Amino acid sequence: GATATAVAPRRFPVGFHWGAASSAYQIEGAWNEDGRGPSIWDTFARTPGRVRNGDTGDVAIDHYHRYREDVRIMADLGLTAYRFSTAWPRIQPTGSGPVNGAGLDFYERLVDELLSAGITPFLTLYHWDLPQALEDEGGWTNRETALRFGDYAAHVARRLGDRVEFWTTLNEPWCSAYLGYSSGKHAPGRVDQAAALAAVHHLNLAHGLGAQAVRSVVGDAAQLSVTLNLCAVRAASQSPEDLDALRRIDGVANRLFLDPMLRGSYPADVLADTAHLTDWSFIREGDPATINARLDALGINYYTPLTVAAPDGSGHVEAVTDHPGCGDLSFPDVDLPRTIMDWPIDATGLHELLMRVHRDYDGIPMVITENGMANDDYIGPTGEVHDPERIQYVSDHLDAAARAIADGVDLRGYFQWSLHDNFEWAYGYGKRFGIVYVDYPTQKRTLKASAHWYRDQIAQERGLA
Ligand code: GBH
Repeated sequence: GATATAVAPRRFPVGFHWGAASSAYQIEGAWNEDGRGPSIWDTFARTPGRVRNGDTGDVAIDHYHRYREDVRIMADLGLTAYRFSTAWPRIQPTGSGPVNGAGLDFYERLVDELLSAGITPFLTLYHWDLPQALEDEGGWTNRETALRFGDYAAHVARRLGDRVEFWTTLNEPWCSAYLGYSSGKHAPGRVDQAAALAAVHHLNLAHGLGAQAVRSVVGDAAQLSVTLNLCAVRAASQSPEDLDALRRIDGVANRLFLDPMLRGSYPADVLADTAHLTDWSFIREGDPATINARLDALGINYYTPLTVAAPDGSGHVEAVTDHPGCGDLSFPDVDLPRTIMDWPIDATGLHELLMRVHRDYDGIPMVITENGMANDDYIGPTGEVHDPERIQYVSDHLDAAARAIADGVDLRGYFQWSLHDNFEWAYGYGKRFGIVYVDYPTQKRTLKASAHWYRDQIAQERGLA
């Protein structure tokens, strides 16, 4: 009989999506081609001191010109799905007004290339590259930006709705609002907690309007979602003070997005916690219902857990903080290995997060739309890239995902972040997240060991090996 099998094999449902993810500004380059307008990331990257080494996405990995080769790589790996974003400023150079047909042509070519390779496109409408002209009018602090996003979504849906089934409105509105407007680490680089909370609401509203637009153009054939980087937050202890710190971070990081999107209401405790920053009067009657658009799945990006504790006196209420109203909280160091991003590694956080969302939000179907790690990768003397740390990381997180499925979570897919090394935002090209190595001077692509491993995993899971 079977005895002492070390680990139960991972099990994923039939039809599970095996993918990799990217985003427009991080890979495309071609910053001034075919009528593309400037985005807040062009402006930010050109501002001295904002991005390490002065790196920009001007060329990136030149995917705009090399997308055919890149789709071939995906097909070689046996990916069944590919997650990418459309660049709003390619499609509407100033964020409103007539469509730039050449911009949409590129995504049509990409989608057709994917479909003919048998790869399912997962299209994200917004991965942080806001048209600069909209930022000049206040960006996400301005309600008008949400309305413009609804129009933009309709344009993309009209062109691609006959061949794209999986639609995601926003990628990580947490980052857009908090890194963009509270701590200023990302474009547009503003440091204003009240502005960040207004941005949260207008991003939520944009999500609702975008979802509505796609639904009305594509109909029930559209599978609609939003991708959130939910915070797998833990309290440093079970003391009432630490548990209250947990409640506050969870509120600002998670429930401020999840509750209006999935329940149609804002969490009262968070509105009260942040009343000293804003009166929330920008929430108009009917907005929560708009935000609560019917979704088919929730996208989750997971990298690392976060441990929080009560204020220890070292923080200040007014401190520059990612999480508005939370500058006084403390984040004790935890005894976990870390990636070169300095992010603690702990796959159990993924299992906790999936279980929590499943429990609190009615068993909503989920997709892991990003997971992966940065590593100090280099090409060895024999032309190979050894990244055993990444293989371990992905394997552990797939185990955690499989455990969540066994525990009842309706998980539909897993996307590696990222397919290629690319422009890692404020870190520039210094941090490599890809399973495919990119030699930037030559743009040569080389599969890392993790890419070979991922190909084998997918084949095995799909019963092809
Ligand atoms: C994603 O953002 C983005 O969608 C993607 O474009 C990006 O390239 C990728 O991840 C890698 O960064 O300091 O320990 O508290 C992820 C952004 C990462 C923000 C984790 C919050 C908390 C780390 N999040 N981070 S910690």
